[in-house]
Amino acid sequence: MADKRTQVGIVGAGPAGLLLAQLLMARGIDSVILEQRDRAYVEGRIRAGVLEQGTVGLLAEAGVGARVAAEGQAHGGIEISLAGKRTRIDLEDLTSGKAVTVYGQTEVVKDLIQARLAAGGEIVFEAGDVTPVDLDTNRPRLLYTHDGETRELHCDFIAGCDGYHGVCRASLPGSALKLYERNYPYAWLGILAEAPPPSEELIYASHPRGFALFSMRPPTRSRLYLQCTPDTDLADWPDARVWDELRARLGPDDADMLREGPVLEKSITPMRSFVAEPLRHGRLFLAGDAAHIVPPTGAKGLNLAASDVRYLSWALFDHYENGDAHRLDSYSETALSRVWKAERFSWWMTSMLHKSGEVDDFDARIRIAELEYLLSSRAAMTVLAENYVGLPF
Ligand code: RFL
Ligand code: PHB
Repeated sequence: MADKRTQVGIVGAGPAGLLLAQLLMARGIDSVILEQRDRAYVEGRIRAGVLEQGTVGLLAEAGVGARVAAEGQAHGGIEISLAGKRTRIDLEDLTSGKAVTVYGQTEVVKDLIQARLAAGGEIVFEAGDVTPVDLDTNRPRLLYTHDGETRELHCDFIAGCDGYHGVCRASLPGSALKLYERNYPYAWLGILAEAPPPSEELIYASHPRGFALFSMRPPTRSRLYLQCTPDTDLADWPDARVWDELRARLGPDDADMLREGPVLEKSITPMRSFVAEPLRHGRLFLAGDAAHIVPPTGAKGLNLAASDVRYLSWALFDHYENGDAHRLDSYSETALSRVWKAERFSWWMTSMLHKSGEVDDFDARIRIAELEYLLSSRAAMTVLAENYVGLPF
């Protein structure tokens, strides 16, 4: 059996694991990442597109800020379309100059992998059967297989950055965690298309036919989503039907803004809110989707993974540089305080913008009243803007 030793064993080469590894490396802390998939798969997974300013700052701190600064698109506003009528929410004006950056998660992941490998950091792709053990001791280990061999990674700490379906949270005893969950009665059908987006800014559209989102992957692509039922079969949605439905949900005044192009990818995303508490068990720390999920409406998932990792890296710096365990001990509480605020925002945006969450007609009217109020009140828009650009770390 080939044994190895590192300070922080990281499970998962998604944004959380890769960013943690870079932040640690910048301060001389050694880590090894174990990732079950291969590099091409990890780099090709199309997901988030909107980065908070704090996330962009953290990428720069981790030494991977150059490309997002050059190629990311700063957005100082978003639009909300209610039954075909658009209203702009001026994020910059309402938050004293803050903005978000549109830059695909695929690009964030590529930048992080490239930087890590260039600096001689280790990522074990295609690591099989990863199993965290001895979490209650000072010498936790990660058992795994690679190239047909069983291996062992000895660590001071383990960071569970292995996403919602990962092994780290699942390996904890049921009694160690309290789970909070909400499943929504709808999903998103998403397409990536080789076509310019309908507008320079994102459009969140609430329409009697259902929600739609018009986003982009600069410089040339559209990323578009339609509310659908969770059991939707993609075979029932040929491209022409997707385009027609997108146009219908933009409404007659704006339908012409939609430009069609070849569809490069089509997928269904379920909508779920989920939190597992606490984020620590012995020497295992959970971060990102491994610990919590938000529905994508608020664009918070990747940003929360980044803020968890920021808190965890600070805690590990204190431990290794000053022998101070306070921030390791308070990591769960500190990170969860921010997580729950993003959970609330994502739940609110989702419930307000989607059709069919309503129990009865009264709920349906209340939902529309809430949207109309939002779009007519600077105070209400400020609440949205402050959360959308990202609460402070
Ligand atoms: P990830 O990205 O899921 O990475 C986890 C990694 O762990 C690996 N893994 C394992 N490795 C070893 N052994 C095992 N047993 C393992 N099990 C899993 C996986 O292969 C993977 O490489 O989690 P991480 O790093 O916490 O990052 C979270 C984000 O990916 C996620 O929150 C966002 O994509 C959510 N999200 C959005 N977030 C935003 O901030 N802004 C957005 O605009 C946004 N839009 C979205 C989204 C997610 C979407 N989908 C598909 C869920 C839009 C969509 C459609
Ligand atoms: C995306 O571009 O994929 C995207 C943008 C905003 C969201 C969710 C997804 O709220």
